[in-house]
Amino acid sequence: MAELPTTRAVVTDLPGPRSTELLARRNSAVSGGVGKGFPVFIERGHGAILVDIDGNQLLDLGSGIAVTSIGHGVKEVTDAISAQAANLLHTCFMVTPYEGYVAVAEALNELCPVAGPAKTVLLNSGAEAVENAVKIARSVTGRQAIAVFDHAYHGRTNLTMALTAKSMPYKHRFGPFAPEVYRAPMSYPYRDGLSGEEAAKRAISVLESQIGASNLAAVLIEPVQGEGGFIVPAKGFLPAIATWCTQNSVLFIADEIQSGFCRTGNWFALDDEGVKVDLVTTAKGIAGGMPLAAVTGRAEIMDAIHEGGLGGTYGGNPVACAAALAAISVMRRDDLAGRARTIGKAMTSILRTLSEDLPRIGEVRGRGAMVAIELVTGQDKTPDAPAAKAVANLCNQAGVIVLTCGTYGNVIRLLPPLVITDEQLHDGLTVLAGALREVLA
Ligand code: PLZ
Repeated sequence: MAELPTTRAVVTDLPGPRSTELLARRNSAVSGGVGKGFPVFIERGHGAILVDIDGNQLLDLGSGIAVTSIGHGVKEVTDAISAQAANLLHTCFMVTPYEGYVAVAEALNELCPVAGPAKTVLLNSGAEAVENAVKIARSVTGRQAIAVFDHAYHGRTNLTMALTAKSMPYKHRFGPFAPEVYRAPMSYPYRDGLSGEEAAKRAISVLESQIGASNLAAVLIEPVQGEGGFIVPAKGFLPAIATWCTQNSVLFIADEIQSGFCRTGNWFALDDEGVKVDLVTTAKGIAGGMPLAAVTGRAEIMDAIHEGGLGGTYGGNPVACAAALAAISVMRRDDLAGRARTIGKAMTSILRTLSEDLPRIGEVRGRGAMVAIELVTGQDKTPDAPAAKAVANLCNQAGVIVLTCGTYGNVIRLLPPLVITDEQLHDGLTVLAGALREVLA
């Protein structure tokens, strides 16, 4: 077996010659509609390091969009996958059940920030989880309207495109979109300057005047927004919305697909303010890299759906469940939530110091190991997407994988695996700081 890599090492131009060859094959075989990102073809991974087919060792600060939070090549997970694969790959849980599905549901029922006893349905992707949460909310309340927020991202299926805010690339030319979706203003402290209470008042006034509580099945929100720019609502915003929902018998659906599973320094982002809700959607970090998603909600809500109303051929696949159980036990054993807080402090303190010299860093924000840098052109906070792209490119060229995000495309986001070592993190931040200085000076 090849030696396990622990450091960044760039040995060719990026992409290297073999990746360049494969890129040509990719371009002739794969739909042009699939995003291209950074076209280095990856062969294997260990911890926070990815090794490409040219032998470059890349430092991963993206975790495949918040999926491999426990790191790449985690033996507990790969062993669990191999053992399960040797025994059984599939039955379809609705046809004949197996224990793994039940065990994952039990773990989620215990961990998710749901008000009271919880039950779970397992699915394949984040978008599918959100679709199901909306189905459940509509069925249980007998109401149709769903409220979402500015900058929201909930997926690429027809309903979740409607729920998602940003047109290009997610919605452009893909309409018509699902009806009965309404958008409310998000708390975005850097841009609106409002307290949590003020921002909640503004949002609630839109819900009441433009939808009417009695028409509203659910409010759906990412407790820390992901694709929209790692927007952390002001303290008090989520509790105020949750209280209003309870008072008006409107269900609160928290989309924790990106923010969940230790990423923000707790099991879930809602835990920060102790908010408990009706329904929680999860995916991404849940299974260490295997596709799995879930809706976990108050037992009485989850049981109000007629038998056969929820499901799917592959939802809660046995191998994905085995991976999830192993991943969750690694997160518990190694206190990866605590590690996320430490990583977050290191990232924000270095980046905030840097921002004192670089006024085009409008804001460094985030929670735990979900950290963003919003780039602007000057005092008027005009979003600077080209700068974000240039910084990400420079980092990539140096073998550090960073992602961008944001409604305006002007945000650099950092989602390192939570097992990243202090040395690796320091190395990545040094490269990032150099790129920020080069582009923004
Ligand atoms: N809800 C909060 O972050 C997925 C999307 C990348 P799926 N985010 C990454 C892209 O460009 O497609 C996401 C999310 C939140 C829902 C989803 C959807 O999860 O597993 O991609 O369907």
